[in-house]
Amino acid sequence: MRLEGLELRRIAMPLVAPFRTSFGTERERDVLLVRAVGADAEGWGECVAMAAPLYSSEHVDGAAEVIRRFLAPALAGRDVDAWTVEALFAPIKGHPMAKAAVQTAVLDAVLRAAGTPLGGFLGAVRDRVPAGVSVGIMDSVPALLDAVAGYLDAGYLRIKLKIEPGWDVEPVRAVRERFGDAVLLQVDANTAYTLGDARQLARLDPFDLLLIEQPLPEDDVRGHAALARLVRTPICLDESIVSARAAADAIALGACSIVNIKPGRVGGYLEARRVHDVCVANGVAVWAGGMLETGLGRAANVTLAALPGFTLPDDTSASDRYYARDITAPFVLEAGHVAVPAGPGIGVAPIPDVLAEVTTATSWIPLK
Ligand code: OSB
Ligand code: MG
Repeated sequence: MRLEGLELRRIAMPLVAPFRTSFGTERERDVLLVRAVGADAEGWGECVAMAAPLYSSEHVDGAAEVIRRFLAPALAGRDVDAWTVEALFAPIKGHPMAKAAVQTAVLDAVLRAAGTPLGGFLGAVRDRVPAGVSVGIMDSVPALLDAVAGYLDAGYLRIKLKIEPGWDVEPVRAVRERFGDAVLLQVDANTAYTLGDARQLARLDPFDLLLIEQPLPEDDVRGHAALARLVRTPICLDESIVSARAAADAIALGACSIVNIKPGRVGGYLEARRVHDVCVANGVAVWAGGMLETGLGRAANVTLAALPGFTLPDDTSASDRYYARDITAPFVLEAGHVAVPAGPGIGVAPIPDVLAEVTTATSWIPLK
């Protein structure tokens, strides 16, 4: 497809409740959207970079700058599909979230032009996926139990508790005592611990957690391998898995037995599919992570989660867990699942009036 240009659009999306992790508290999502405009189709990509570089090194202003200065010019005058976009971006180091947003917008446009759903393109084998929910760090255990009770009542099939030193064993024990051993439960530390905390992390062993996600720093793959020998809870990596090669290395080192896949973190859906394939080939379970996406990013994540290797519930919650009003038709929970969009491309598009209301800035990058 020959592109006429890219539209960069910033939107401000207030969260329904503050979301606190070991790296910070989100109250409003400052989202960068990319619209790829071709001669006979257009497509959307959502950039998952956050306002500040606290989850990974990218941040949303930086991603917009990288797209404007380096990624968009690489596409000028070219005939593109998702693979050529990936190849044209390869010489530019890093910036996977910026790259993923543009690649997804192009992929959406190309698939729409062909009338092909993203699920068919990626190899999805399900029409709905089991939804988990990520529960932030709270001011008190009673407040946490209220939040978890609400999510279980809504039908979520798995609870993930954000943890940090000082908020780990106590909240996990409280959730187990109140809701029982049958609840699928896991924790996510977002790199807040060191290998020296192994003894404290082993205190989570009796609670039969599905996994502990990214306890140690992103570049401490060897540390995770050492930790895996000191705790019984399976280690899952998120931040460390920046590519299919990184996944292969982490698995070979024994650093993880489960992998969280986020397309933004690995540079797009093509690489996300490769991460899936490497994990499946090694008998490593995967599940889809989330970055508090709007319905646009959620649509593509839910579709990815329908691939055969995704055998654990995903961070693919319903729209109302995040936003009072989503920019697309809302994703809803049906018996604990969310439906994979069936239409061409990512299968959803922004509702123009809603999009206009939340937009804070737009710019147009011509590519002809
Ligand atoms: O580590 O999985 C994470 C949100 C923002 C940044 C990092 C993470 C998260 C979540 C929320 O846990 C997952 C979701 O979108 O529901
Ligand atoms: Mg995580």
